[in-house]
Amino acid sequence: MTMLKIGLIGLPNAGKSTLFNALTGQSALIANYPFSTVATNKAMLNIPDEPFERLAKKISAEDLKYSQIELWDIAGLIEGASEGKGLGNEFLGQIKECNVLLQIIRDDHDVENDERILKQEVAYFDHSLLQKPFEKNRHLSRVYPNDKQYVLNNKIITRFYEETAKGLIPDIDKVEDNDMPVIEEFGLIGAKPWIKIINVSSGRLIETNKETNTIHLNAKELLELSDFNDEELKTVGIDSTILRTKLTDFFEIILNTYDQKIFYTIGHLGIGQWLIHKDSNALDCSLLLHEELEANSVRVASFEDAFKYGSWESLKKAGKSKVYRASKYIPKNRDILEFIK
Ligand SMILES: Nc1nc2c(ncn2[C@@H]2O[C@H](COP(=O)(O)OP(=O)(O)OP(=O)(O)O)[C@@H](O)[C@H]2O)c(=O)[nH]1
Ligand SMILES: [Mg+2]
Repeated sequence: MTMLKIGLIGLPNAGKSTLFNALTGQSALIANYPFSTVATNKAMLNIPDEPFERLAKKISAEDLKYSQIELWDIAGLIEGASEGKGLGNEFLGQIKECNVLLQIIRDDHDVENDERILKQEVAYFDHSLLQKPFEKNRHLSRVYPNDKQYVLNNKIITRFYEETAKGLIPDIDKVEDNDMPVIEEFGLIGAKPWIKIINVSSGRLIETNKETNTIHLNAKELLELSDFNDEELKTVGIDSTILRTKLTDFFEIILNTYDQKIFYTIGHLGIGQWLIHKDSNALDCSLLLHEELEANSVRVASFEDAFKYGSWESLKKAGKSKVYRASKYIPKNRDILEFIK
């Protein structure tokens, strides 16, 4: 499986590098002048997962094997970036490679204007990506006016082409499922899962709204606290478990928008956290552990029961685990799985 890539995007000075450092423990350059980031910073990161850590403690697992994702801190965009202004176009190309975008906006900046500029530049960039497909499909639909597929493709591509020309991002939710493959083919930035982060100057450290896919956080403060241990956090009035839970909620939103789920395995050596597409069955899950595993069946326990009973033996005794045919069972988020060959 290829690694999930998450891109931090926003205008200069939005706090992208600050948040990047806070989440990854790296030391990318942070500066109060625009374009302090000139080349994309990339780092791998364990997926924050408070329940995973709680379960590990409960069963005294010493070795926690996390799944990792990649975080990209991309240079700031300004008005005209799509025409190459600032550090523009090259970085729009980097954004194109990401699977999920985290848009950062400072609450003490002009939020509406910042958002307008960002969306407009993304739209213009997408417009340039659509140029060739638009011309090709227009040509084909004229040469073969009776070919339904060409005519249909031309219709949808034309709509996207015209809207992006105006600096607007077409609403992807309004695209019919049948038409999605046509659009997905071009890797448009505006069609990527997109999560809004408001970087606040004071107040809440981190708060997640699952309904609106919006996160409020204080990047500067998160960075200051990022190398505090649990005891040190306590002295400044922060409960480390609550903080970990909030970070978990934050990443849960990211994983959800990209249709991912987590499952856990418990082995002799420790416990594992795995990331997979939400529709995957337990057979697919087993292949993630090892491509030769190809489980026949799977033993399943819910997170709550695993946490309560602590081991497969106790779960079995209490009748709290069930065996399914691996190819027929679609694991739920945070299920504990034991594969049987
Ligand atoms: N007042 C205030 N300053 C912040 C906040 N977040 C970051 N900063 C400061 O803003 C400046 C820019 O932060 P960076 O993280 O370098 O911003 P960036 O988005 O990476 O900027 P570019 O790389 O230039 O695009 C630094 O001086 C930060 O300390 C915030 O929420 N409030
Ligand atoms: Mg930066």
